[in-house]
Amino acid sequence: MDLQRIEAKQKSGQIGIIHLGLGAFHRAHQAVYLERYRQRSGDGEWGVCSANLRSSVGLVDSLRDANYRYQVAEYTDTETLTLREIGVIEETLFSGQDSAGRWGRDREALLVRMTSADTRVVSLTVTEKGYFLSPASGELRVDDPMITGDIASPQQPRTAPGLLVEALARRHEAGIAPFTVLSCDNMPDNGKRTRQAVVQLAEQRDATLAKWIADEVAFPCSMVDRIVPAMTDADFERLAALGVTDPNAVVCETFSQWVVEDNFPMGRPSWEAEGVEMVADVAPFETMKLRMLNGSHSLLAYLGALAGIETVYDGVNHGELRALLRRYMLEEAAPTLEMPEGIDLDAYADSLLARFANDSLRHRLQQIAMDGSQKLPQRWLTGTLERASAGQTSSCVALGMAAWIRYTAGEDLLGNRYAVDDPLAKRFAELHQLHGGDPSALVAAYLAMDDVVPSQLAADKRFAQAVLTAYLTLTHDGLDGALAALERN
Ligand code: NAI
Ligand code: CS2
Repeated sequence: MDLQRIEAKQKSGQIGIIHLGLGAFHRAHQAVYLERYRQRSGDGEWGVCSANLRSSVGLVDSLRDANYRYQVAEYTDTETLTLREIGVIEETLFSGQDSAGRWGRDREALLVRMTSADTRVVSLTVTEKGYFLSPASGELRVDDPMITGDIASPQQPRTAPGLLVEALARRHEAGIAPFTVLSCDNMPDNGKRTRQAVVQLAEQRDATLAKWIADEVAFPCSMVDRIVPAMTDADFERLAALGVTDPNAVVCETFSQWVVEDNFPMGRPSWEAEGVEMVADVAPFETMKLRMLNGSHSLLAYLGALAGIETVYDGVNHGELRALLRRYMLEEAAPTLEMPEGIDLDAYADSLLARFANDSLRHRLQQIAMDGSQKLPQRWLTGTLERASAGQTSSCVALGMAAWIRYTAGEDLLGNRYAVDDPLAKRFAELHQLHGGDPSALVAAYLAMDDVVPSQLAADKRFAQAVLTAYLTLTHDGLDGALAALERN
């Protein structure tokens, strides 16, 4: 085992960044860039206060108990590992609902931090659903109970947009310049969409505040990329065998990329020195990654999960599935991209397949399959609509949609049941209950969900027919039958 250990730099204390969404990705991506920056520069102004608004208080408290230090295990392969200790997190807070049903244990402390003039950036990894936007339209879902709750009680916000609006309101009131809001979630135009959510929520409260936010607050976009699977018992056991017994550790690949729109009026760390690409326009990079990497991930997730395949590694080693991913990337995703000179999409596709084949990551397909209603518009559907508008069919995506529809029944093709983790899971269960015996009606009902599927695409008869045909083949002939049928057309 080629093992390199990197210690954290001494803590410095000043918090300049608040992060909402203390998840695995934040700890393995943004925090690693900041730790490397601190190691190199000695600059102590960019310590992080990380908060959880949902999920458990466990990680928040266990990181505090570990003096906010944890290990990132960066695997090149099963034999090559860098163990990097991270110390840039200076504080963790919990603003979610605890096991007794109480909300916002540390909400006020978090808002005080967000209002402090020392705080110059607020970043987020709250998952695509954490913005409460309609996946298809990007509009704030003002009918969502969490949002209606924040509208009714704006000073006790429970959502990420609600916290941002309340903190900005306090800064506006106190004459403190706003922080920059940096989304690090897998959403198209993630900065613009975050701005949409925040301004639309502020409009429900105070038009003057909403205008101030719209005019004065920077919401740069960013493309983020590092495969960081949720930790499994096997991951903790592997680390323990190396003498690392850290309950807050994360495991990830060596690859990491961050492309950020350079729009930080209040200043930012000099991330460039750590390889972060500061650009004027993130969109081409974001679309490339969302459609080629994430679109392939979702294809693999639904087709693989239905066939009882457990991880990305297992899936990409299924010959026909691998061929399908490459075909999707090069024939259906790449042609929709407008890339700067010099980007070789064939090479990018091969690099993605190599990353997926990393045998040291146990990236579960069920994790990728979650929240499909929030992911598929940007991963498959927007590009497929562009192709349909140009008269082109998208057989791989049609098969993917068929697989997703079947997946949301909560039972794979082998009869194994599982929980469908999606904000629309209840709706899916109702549709399968209503139309389960009538594939044509079921597919039509899914395509008619205009908060997920662009209505223009749903109206495309060739696409609708392709999804139905794929659904029938998949459910009658299984994965291999569906892949063989795709091969023939
Ligand atoms: P995770 O499950 O470890 O963390 C999810 C975080 O989102 C938790 O802090 C949770 O409290 C928060 N959250 C969930 N629903 C929320 C809601 N409705 N409101 C507020 N907070 C909410 O997942 P992980 O791996 O950290 O991924 C988080 C996001 O990071 C992804 O959804 C994606 O957008 C982005 N990302 C993840 C990558 C990965 O490989 N894990 C890579 C690239 C981007
Ligand atoms: C994955 C992403 O869970 C998922 O939906 O497709 O988290 C993926 O691992 C990252 O975007 C890779 O950068």
